[in-house]
Amino acid sequence: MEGRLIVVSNRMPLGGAGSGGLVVALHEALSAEGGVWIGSEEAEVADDEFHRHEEDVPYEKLTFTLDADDHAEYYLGYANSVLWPLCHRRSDLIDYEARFRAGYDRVNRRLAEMLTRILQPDDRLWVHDYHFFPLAAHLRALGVENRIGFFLHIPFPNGSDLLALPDRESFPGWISAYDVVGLQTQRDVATCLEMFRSDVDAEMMLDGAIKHDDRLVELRSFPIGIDVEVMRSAAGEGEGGADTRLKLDARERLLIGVDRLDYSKGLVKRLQAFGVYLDKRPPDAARATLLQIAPPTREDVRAYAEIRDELERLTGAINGRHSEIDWTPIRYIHRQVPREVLATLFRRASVGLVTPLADGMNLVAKEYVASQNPDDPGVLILSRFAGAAEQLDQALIVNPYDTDEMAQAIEQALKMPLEERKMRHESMLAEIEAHDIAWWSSQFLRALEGRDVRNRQRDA
Ligand code: ADQ
Repeated sequence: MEGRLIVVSNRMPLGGAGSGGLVVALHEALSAEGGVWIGSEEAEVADDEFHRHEEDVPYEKLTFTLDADDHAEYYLGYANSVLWPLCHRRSDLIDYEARFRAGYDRVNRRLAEMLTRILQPDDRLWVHDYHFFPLAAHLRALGVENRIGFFLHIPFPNGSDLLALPDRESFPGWISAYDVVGLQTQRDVATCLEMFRSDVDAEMMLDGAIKHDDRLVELRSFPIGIDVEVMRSAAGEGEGGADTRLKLDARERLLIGVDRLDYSKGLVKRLQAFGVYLDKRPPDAARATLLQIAPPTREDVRAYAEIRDELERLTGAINGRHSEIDWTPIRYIHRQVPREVLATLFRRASVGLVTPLADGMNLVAKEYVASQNPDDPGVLILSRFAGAAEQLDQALIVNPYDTDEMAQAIEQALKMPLEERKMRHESMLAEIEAHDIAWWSSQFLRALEGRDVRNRQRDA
């Protein structure tokens, strides 16, 4: 019989099925296949036992514990102060301490040892994201032969940035310890291939796989999607949507940005571009109001506190320059917003601004498209550095470093005729419907299956 599916992700929803596209997709895959979901949990004292959470779901939920040192070193330290900036092309923001590396190694090693105690021969492991790059390498060292897949949600690091990684020599071996490595885009696959091409220990196989350290690893892009129907109904299709409390006067047009408050999301350049647009705006143009929703994350990491200060200063400066007694051009909200409210706001916004400087995919771009009224859709302005730009080529694609170009795109979006808006929206919606979140998880699991078949053929 087919073994269990075991999913490992740093974060796992506790207390129910959870919400949000990724969480729901993993919940569905696990419900269909039967299996185990493993995630972290903070504890006063970390131990090396899995803790079972009894919940009404058709699979097991297990946690491994992180103590305060683990949290500071593995999570805030190596994962979010070294790997996150490195993968987002901001090596200048790397904040490295030797104890971070030790903590990352300690947590991954401990988790690998714990996994060996529960793994059965036919189980398949699906590991998520940069918190666990070396997990498979530790498992292989412990003799684990199970199929192990990895999906990286953020960009694959450039070769030149990898030079800044304390573990740069081990890194290719971390990757090749997996059977299938899923990346968001073709560009990420090309970047990863480039790393192996310049590695004397790697060999390109005829079927596209990489042979490294005597292992075969398959690299493929699996662009993550969303649950289109959930977003569409949350936007209140035909029913007016949730009560957002947002009042716009007849002369106002809404632009929306929704991002975790992160330096990779390009918020400073976005606000500056909006300022440039306001500076050049003809006097008779509609009032363009930017609603920027940016809940803080990882506030214990220094770079995050800095970006928060900068955005507050910039918002104040732009509003000071352009506000009128009855109008404030930037509304800046600093907290989580319920999904139905978010979807309804997306639907009301004439323009969705998604302008990261680097982003694995960016689900907000897809959520904005899914929430639109097809008969009167808004326009998506999308950075060419978002993974989503590979699929959503009917957005207005911009360079997020070029504030003039973004200001022009805002003007173009606000003036775009209905027919053109409909044509662009229809094409983008078809793309995100064809490659939704269910497609993503089923494609990944099929690839993991296929790799196994090929590995067995090779061994035979
Ligand atoms: P993130 O960097 O978190 O994800 P993104 O893909 O945009 O970025 O996902 C954010 C999610 O949080 C979206 O579903 C959005 O609606 C929600 N969200 C953001 N602000 C919110 C708010 N104020 N209130 C409520 N919800 C809010 C990482 C990678 C991405 C990749 C995803 C999935 O960085 O590139 O697309 O994983 O693989």
